[in-house]
Parts: sequence; structure tokens; C-alpha cells
Amino acid sequence: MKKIYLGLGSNVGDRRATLDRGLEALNTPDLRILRVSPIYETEPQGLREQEWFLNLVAEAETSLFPRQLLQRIRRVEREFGRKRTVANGPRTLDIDILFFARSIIQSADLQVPHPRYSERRFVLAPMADLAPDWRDPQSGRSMRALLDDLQGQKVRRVETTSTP
Ligand code: PH2
Ligand code: MG
Ligand code: MG
Repeated sequence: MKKIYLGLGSNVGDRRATLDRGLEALNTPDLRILRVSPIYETEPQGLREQEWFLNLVAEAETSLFPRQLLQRIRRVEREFGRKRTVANGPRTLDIDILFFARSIIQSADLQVPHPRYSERRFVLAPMADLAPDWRDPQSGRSMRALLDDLQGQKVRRVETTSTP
């Protein structure tokens, strides 16, 4: 089993229920959710003219290979009515692979660690809650240090979740 971190986000519909049900849908024998961060309400990054998001990070372990994991995630996103229209636009449920153990993957359809995570407070704040000493396999920097470097994006913790 490999340890992974997934970022979940929602800014359409009942965001809180979507995150809860998304975690349930992901939690299977070959993809075990171990711990879930607090939930944050976060200012949209990228495309700014859209509703605020709820974001969280989940720590899990999986026997899937990275590409199988990607297929699984896409299936779950589709179950939640995710339509890929505007890049960085509104989404009922977005699930991103942040880390896959210490693997570094650079291919056209899959990049791990997530290529933009270290510029995003909506990832780093919940990530640092769960695993402040986890280090980026490329830069060697800890989540706490990366978060300390990032200012100005509005995020606020709204709820502490219970681990399934
Ligand atoms: N996801 C994006 C683009 N912008 N902004 C916030 N606050 N949260 C997100 O999850 C998010 C975003 C692309 O996936
Ligand atoms: Mg995303
Ligand atoms: Mg995504």
C-alpha cells in the first residue's frame, strides 16, 4: 500500500454534502481514506469570478497504480456530475492527486506532485494541518515551510471533519 494525498474541492451546489459523499465514494478496499483535514472555505484562484470553494485534503493508502487511481478519480468526479468545460471554472467535485508516496510523475495526462499545489493556500493550509512535516519529493521543502511562504490568498477554516 502506498500513502497518497488527495485534494478535494467543490463550489457548486451543496458543497459540504458533496465533499462528504465524495470521500465515501472514494473509500474502498483498494483506496482507504485514513485521515481528513479540516474543511476550508477558500477564495477562487485562477478564474476569480466564481463562487468560493470548500476544500479539504485526505490522506489515504492505495494498492492502485497511479494511472488506475486517476481513472478511479475521474469516475467519481463524473458520478458527481462534473462537466469539464472551463479550465479552473466552477465544479461540483474536483479531486486532485497531490502526492503519490514520494513518486515523481511527469507525463502528459498525469503530473505528480500536483504542478500548482505549492502556490495554492487552499491546498497547503489543509495539507499542513494533516502533515506539516511531509516534504515535497522534488524541492525537499516541508508543507509548513511552503505555507509560511504563501501570503494573500483568503482561506478560513470552517469545520473540523471526523475521519471515516
Ligand atoms: N480549483 C481550481 C481553480 N481554483 N480555487 C479554490 N479556492 N479552490 C479550488 O479547489 C480551486 C480553485 C482548479 O481545480
Ligand atoms: Mg483542481
Ligand atoms: Mg482536477
